[in-house]
Amino acid sequence: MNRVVEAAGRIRRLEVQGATEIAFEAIRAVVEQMKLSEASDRASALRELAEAVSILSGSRETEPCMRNSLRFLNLSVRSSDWRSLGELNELLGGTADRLLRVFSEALRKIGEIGSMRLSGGVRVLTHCHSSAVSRIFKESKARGNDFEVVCTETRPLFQGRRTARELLENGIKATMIVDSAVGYFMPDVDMVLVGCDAITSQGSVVNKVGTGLIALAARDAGVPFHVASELMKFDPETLHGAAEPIEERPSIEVWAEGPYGLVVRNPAFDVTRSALVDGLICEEGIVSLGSVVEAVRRSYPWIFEQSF
Ligand code: RUB
Repeated sequence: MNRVVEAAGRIRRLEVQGATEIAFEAIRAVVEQMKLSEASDRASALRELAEAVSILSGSRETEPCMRNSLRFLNLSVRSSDWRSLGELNELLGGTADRLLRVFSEALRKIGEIGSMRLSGGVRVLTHCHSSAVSRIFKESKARGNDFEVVCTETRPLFQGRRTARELLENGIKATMIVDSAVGYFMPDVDMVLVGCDAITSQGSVVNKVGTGLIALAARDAGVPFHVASELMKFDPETLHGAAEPIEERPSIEVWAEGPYGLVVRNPAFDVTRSALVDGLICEEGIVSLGSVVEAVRRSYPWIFEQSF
């Protein structure tokens, strides 16, 4: 399981960051791992696949996009009549390509739809680094829209710096603020746009810690709050009663040499209630989080199939 263990390590250490990129890494790892398989029959190949899926799924807790992608690969392998490792690998490779095309088409649409909202000199506040949000910024720039971005640092790991660099590289005006300055700047921005890691059956979104407070500040200042995300971030487990797990990361990320005895907590994500979100910019258009379950059912009905 070398290839998969290596990928899971990269995901855990945040060398691969953001829900979409994490899903891509996991998909590629499964395909490459199974190419190395020496399984002698169907049952042992399926066992290897299940082990790969389980190692990757455990690498970060709050990542339904990765889990859905792995489930799609697994469902397709289990429901097909492949007869040799060669056929299995052909099937896996084809399924992975199909999945990556689905993501790429979803991101293209998100960029196109979201860019319609970014024009006329708007100032947008964003948090963390999201490939969906970044796609909207790049598409808006390509269309010649006039807008600027305020980005938070995103403590403790400063993913906002990646966003800021990317914006400058693309010739987009960017301002960096510390996370706690969000309330101070909120009255000066026209909209908030963030990505997300998980969408629950109740329409809440889970994103980088701090997002929930930003949504409250936006509501207080009357600033629209939008989330950009592929519908593949929907977590079907939440329909069956599970709460979206929130990953808690090592305290060392917050204070590496803090005083002995100090308790440091470091949740990576938090929950924003659907009532605070004005719209979800997804591959189906801009939809309300209240109707997200139907939107997912239309686009990806297999997500609702029982777990393997
Ligand atoms: C990243 C984060 C991003 C979402 C969406 O957290 O919270 O906003 O994952 O990103 P981390 P994308 O840095 O801990 O992975 O739109 O790329 O899926």
